[in-house]
Amino acid sequence: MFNRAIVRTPAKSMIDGITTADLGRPDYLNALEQHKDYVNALKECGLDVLILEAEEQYPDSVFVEDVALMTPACAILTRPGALSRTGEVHSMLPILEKYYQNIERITAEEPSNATVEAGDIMMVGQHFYIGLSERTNRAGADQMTRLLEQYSMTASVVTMSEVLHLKTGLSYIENNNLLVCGEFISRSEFKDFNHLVVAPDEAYATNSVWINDTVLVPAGFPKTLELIQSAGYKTRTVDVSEFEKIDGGLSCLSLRSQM
Ligand code: CIR
Repeated sequence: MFNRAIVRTPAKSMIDGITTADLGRPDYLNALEQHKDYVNALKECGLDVLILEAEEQYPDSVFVEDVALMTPACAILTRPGALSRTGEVHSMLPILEKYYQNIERITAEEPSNATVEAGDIMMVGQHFYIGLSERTNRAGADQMTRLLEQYSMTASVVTMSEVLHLKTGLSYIENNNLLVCGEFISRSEFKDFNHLVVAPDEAYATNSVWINDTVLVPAGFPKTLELIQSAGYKTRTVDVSEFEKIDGGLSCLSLRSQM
């Protein structure tokens, strides 16, 4: 069960967010409306939502998921691999201190230059899968693993090459069900999960989010919606098309916590 979510109001500068998509620039006013509906969806799932102020100096700061990992035992501040995002962690520390007694952080630890973005980390109970991506490197994954082990949790790394973050191509929606697409479909480390395979033309919707028995699904992906519903889930669609334009998915827009 999740009790709380932290989100950040999109900055006007989000129109300059990092992107590999060819979908045009985000419309800021529409993004604000979509973000409000996202907050409503979180509240409908029973979460207490803390809305942080926009941070104009960081165009991608609306994607709060990447800057911290929330676990049942501790919160871990990350060290984003995208240089323009490194500073996003600073303002998150005092926020996390309100809710967590135990706060850890990924450090530079010379000469390793460890980096981690938590969009690369998928929680399955007490185990955490860490994707080795362009944003999360081996040194970062090793540090993250050591920190999780200090709190009696476990982790394993997943190599990847096709998507930005691990959870771009993989989402655990509880009950042993895994939404999966592309390079992750036939991977041995996930063979014991029930695979809900997302069609390639709806790959973006693989990043759906389980929250307290409802699955939030991005609007506009009818096959994936049907796939999730036919597995027995209640669903809530949320239009996040303005965030898709800068490579952001549903999960990236919030930090969800059991605290
Ligand atoms: C970035 O490239 O960092 C942002 N434009 C998108 C971040 C998306 N976050 C995520 O998938 N966890």
